[in-house]
Amino acid sequence: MKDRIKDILLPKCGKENYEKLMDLNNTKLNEFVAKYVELCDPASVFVRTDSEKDAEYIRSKAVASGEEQLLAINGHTAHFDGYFDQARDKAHTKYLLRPDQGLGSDISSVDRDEGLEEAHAILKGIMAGKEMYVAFFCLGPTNSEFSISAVQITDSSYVAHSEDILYRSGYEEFKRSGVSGKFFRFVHSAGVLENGVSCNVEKRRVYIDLEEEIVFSTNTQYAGNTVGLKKLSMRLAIKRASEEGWLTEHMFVMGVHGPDNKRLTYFTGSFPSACGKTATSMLEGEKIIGDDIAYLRRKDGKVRAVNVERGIFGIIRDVSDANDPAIYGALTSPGEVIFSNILVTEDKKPHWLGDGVEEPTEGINYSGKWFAGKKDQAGNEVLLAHKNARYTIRIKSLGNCDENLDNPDGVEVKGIIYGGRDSDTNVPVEQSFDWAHGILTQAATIESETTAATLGKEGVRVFNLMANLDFLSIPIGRYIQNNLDIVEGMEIPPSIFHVNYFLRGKDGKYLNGIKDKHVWVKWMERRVHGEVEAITSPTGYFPKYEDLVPIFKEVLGKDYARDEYEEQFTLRIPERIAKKERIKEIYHTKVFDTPHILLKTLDDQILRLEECRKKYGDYVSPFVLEKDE
Ligand code: SPV
Ligand code: MN
Repeated sequence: MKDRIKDILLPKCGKENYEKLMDLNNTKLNEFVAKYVELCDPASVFVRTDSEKDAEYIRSKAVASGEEQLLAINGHTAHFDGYFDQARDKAHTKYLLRPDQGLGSDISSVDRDEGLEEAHAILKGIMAGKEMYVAFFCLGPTNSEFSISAVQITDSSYVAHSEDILYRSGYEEFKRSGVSGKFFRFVHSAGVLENGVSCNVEKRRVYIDLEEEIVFSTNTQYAGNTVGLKKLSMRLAIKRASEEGWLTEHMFVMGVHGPDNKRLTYFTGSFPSACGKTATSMLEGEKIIGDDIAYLRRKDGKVRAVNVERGIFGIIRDVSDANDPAIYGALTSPGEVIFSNILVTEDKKPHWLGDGVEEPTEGINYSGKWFAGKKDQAGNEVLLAHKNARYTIRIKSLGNCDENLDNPDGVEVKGIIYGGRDSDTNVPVEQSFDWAHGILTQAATIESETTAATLGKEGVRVFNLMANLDFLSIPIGRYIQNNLDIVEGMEIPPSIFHVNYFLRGKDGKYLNGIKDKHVWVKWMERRVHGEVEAITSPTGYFPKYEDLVPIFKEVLGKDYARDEYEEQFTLRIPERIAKKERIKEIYHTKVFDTPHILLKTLDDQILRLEECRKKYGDYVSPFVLEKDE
């Protein structure tokens, strides 16, 4: 066996790369790499250690291969995904399951044997003439009990480069964890490239093998489908967490300063794509640890969290100097940034929708040569950049990176924020009565209007519990139960909040400014420390007007009017009840293992809402609720 592995690997790797692999002394790893070298048949194999030299090699290959192009500012590059490869492909992302395994109707799967055969058939010879990269990463801080080692095989230098920005290097970690360490494995091929982009879209697949902890991804470049460590690893980690008693969540991790900047309180937050999650995590003046994926563990009676990543793959649309100075500054300064699916003008500058500068009339974008008014084959206007265009950057490049980013013990979570995109139902911010109430009535009922971050129609309201439905690899009911259990017996569990940045008034206009989210997190920070009181509504605790006024003044320099508050925080009973009924229907009909307590808690909440409606009508002012207490 050993000789056979050597015979396969040595000619493709060459001596130096072969030795890098052998130094890890890990048979399971070597067999895995050899299997896919033999199947994918690359021209050569590059093995990436944690050295700067290896990182630089991949950066230079990304440009030489045409997957990235240099931009005017030093360290900046642009990458384009194919015209039909601009978001996560939910339809072709499936779990490989045996006939007796079932995750429920909302989680797609394919027969394991058939799926493996299909993936392997697609991968056969797919890397002919290309270089294969074998790279090692650590999900979470190195040397930490939170963390998981992973190896990525890819033929895309863009994917390997993105991973270098987004994840902590893990070659030494592999050595440290030794041969017995369990690790995630990812096999990706962008397939045949035309003008630097994957062209066999019809053979795009993302297949997840939970048993072996391997994910296959083919004929796609979009990072959400390809960067194994991101959403692909999340699916494996949710399963592993469930077996080991911790949580993998679609959450940012941030520190919020208390009054006079005297303390820093950590929050995590889970929102579906394009609902303001990244923007919240990097609010100016606060501290960011991560914007997308967190591992949470119970330690010494506290919930602690780490960021799985060390970089951000953020939506660039509407990032402007005025609205997001922290990230805008980093995106316009020298340093390593990959811009994807933006517009590149002749002077090699990136442009995106809502960047706050004058719009160019021509350039190159994901549709090729672009000019204002361009239409695609279906007759739809091609905007100057894709709505899901992104930037990839290290968190350390941000001025407000928190010092605990790489703390192996993580940070203590005092509050958890859930959000969604809804125009007519939830108030801008409220706090749940307790942990179970928050998990069951808020986290487990998140809905969001669809956006450009996944393929398909935009603007449809979809159920997305904990903003994690797309990534669940265990039955929904079990996942909810895991969330309930993590704080069992804990004296003071984290507080749970819900936000809605997208509420509209009768005239259809947004009721809040884009920066109001900063006020809400400051209010939460005070609530966690018991410094402000709240109004008890049938659905949770609402902020008091007099507590928000000074925060609006201090944070935004704004005089917050009484009638603005009243409109924003009016309890909309018909919409609230309708939402709960919609969600109950889902749990009744689609989820086979709904915890009983979920339906009971929703029913109790509906009863409270109905009683309130009998007293005060359909729409109840927060001032009326306050007097009622
Ligand atoms: C999201 O859509 O939630 C993202 C980007 O964070 S993706 O990598 O596409 O998942
Ligand atoms: Mn995400």
